[in-house]
Amino acid sequence: MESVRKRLSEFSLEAHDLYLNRSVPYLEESPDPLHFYRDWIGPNKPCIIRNALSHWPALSRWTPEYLREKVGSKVISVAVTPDGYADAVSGDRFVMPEERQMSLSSVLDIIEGKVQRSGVFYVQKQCSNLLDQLSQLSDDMETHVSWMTSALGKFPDAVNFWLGESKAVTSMHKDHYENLYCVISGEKNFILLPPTDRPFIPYGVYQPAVYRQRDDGEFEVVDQSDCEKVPWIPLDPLDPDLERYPQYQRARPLRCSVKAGEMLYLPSLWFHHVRQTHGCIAVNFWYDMDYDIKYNYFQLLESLCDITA
Ligand SMILES: O=C(O)CCC(=O)C(=O)O
Repeated sequence: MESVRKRLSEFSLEAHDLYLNRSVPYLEESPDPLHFYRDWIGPNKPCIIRNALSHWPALSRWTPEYLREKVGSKVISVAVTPDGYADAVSGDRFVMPEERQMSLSSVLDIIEGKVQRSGVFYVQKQCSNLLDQLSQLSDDMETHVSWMTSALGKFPDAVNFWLGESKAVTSMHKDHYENLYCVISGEKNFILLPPTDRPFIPYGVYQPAVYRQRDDGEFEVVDQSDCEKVPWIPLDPLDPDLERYPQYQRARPLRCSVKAGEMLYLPSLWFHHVRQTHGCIAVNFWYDMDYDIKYNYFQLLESLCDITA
């Protein structure tokens, strides 16, 4: 077992030396589908694409005033937490946000400071909320990215709308989707780790719980006793506890900021931690490729890491 563990760590370092970039490269225009598949999707490497959204009216239109007028009355699901950490480890629990149904106008009132509420609010529901709940906004953008759709041979499985406060943080995790993450206004800050860094990333298994705001405004944590325990990453890459997780010293995170008008290609199974400027608006496209050979290869790597952990 020890020799497998050692080989997995060496493999991770070799991946950095042999093919991964030390920073996230930029493409200056929308790529050709075949080239994008060959250079980025196949090798599973992130990049930031500029000038791919320039033709979207959303870039100039999506001000709070416009959103209020166009979709202000639409009721959407909002994640509310005391500290901005939704879906994150807190003590010995994996704590999920309170999911509140609110009109988009009332979320904007809070984000703009017109109304004071305790807690941190984040529109972050990844259920294709843009197409399902805010469909009028699709007039201002494209509902898929044509070169990605051609490259993968399928339409996106979800198109999500994100709007949040600067305190809202997405804790480190990975998804099995090919992700095109488009920033419409503001800026998102990503910390990225390749799937090959898995041997250096700690996992624990936690009792799931949800936040609930009481009438006095305080939040309590309510156990979801009937739910199975959840494997999650307890480490905060902004302030890693290296005494507890010394192996993380060997990980090589990439940091990048994605600005308005830019699109991050976040390959499947890359670990990511995300922060944002206040009121940042983003749209992302998820393409589920879990039947793909690349996906299965990284899943196998992950299983080996789990077995040897
Ligand atoms: O923008 C965020 O806060 C998180 C984005 C994310 O986790 C994703 O697109 O998979």
